[in-house]
Amino acid sequence: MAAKKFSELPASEITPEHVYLNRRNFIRAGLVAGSAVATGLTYKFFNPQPAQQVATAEIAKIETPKVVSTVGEPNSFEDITNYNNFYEFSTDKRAVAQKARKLITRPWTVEVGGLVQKPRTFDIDEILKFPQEERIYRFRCVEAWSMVIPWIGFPVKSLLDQVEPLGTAKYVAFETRYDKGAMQSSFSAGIDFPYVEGLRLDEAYHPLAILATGLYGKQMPNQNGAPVRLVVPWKYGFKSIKSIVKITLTDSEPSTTWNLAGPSEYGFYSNVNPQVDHPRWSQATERRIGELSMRDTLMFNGYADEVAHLYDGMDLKKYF
Ligand SMILES: Nc1nc2c(c(=O)[nH]1)N[C@H]1C(S)=C(S)[C@@H](COP(=O)(O)O)O[C@H]1N2
Ligand SMILES: [Mo]
Repeated sequence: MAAKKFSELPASEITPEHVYLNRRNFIRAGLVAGSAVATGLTYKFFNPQPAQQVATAEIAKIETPKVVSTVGEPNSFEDITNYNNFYEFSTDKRAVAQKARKLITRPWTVEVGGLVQKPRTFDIDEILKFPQEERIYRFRCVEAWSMVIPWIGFPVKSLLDQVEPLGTAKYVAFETRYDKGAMQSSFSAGIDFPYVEGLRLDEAYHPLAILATGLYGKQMPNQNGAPVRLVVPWKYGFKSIKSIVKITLTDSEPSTTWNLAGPSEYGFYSNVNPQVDHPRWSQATERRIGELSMRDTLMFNGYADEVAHLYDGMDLKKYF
């Protein structure tokens, strides 16, 4: 089940341009995700540059034009911001939006260190100055629901390049803020806080892996992981850790929250894979939020052409 290239997509599968996208600009740029031109509304939120300038600069900068977009129309802003997993606030998806209002996202810093030449603490305003792109991705939760989300963000690699990882760095560990005043206890959530996640360095360097600072042209809503969260579209949603305060380059595989909670159910890799079922349910199909019938789940969530090579020679049943 190969992911379709943008240029191969029939127009009927693409969000009508008057609704959201400007398809011609996508094609002209040779891009599939990440055309800043597509949404003028997007970039006014990311001052100082006006939209057109960001767009031009961004198109020139894309190093890997082989980026995939997503088939289908994005889920509504309503769905994306009211059906959330963010256990620090609630295990009830529909209660997160309200409770996450308590999250204070300014001032905010992200400390980047570990096996790097130039450890550095980034202020959120510096993070918002990385050239922002729009990335419309499928998003597949391990619980077998999915959405299509128009993120705003930039490649994880852009940030890592600035701290110059050492040759000994093999993994990247991420940590969410744990604010005991605003958030519930680990005990009531059933998982330990702070929430931690990790990627292999080559996964983090993949052009599809982004640090997202917004969605639908707006800065990130608290419930979706403000002010900055990871988005790794070929992996189950729990890898896409929210509200990041710390990034550490390591030489060994970092601990991850869901793997600690259920090692036989949630692996470190957690690539979307319709052939490897969760011990308690099938992963062959999924329910796209807003749809009634189930859809087939795609290998690597539809991004196989882009990412399968990262796992060459690995038994994906073992490294699940
Ligand atoms: N810190 C933190 N990050 C998290 C989670 C969480 O509970 N805490 N839930 C994960 C899970 S299971 C999913 S499906 C996605 C949900 O992201 P969304 O609410 O933006 O759709 O966030 C992931 N990142
Ligand atoms: Mo999830």
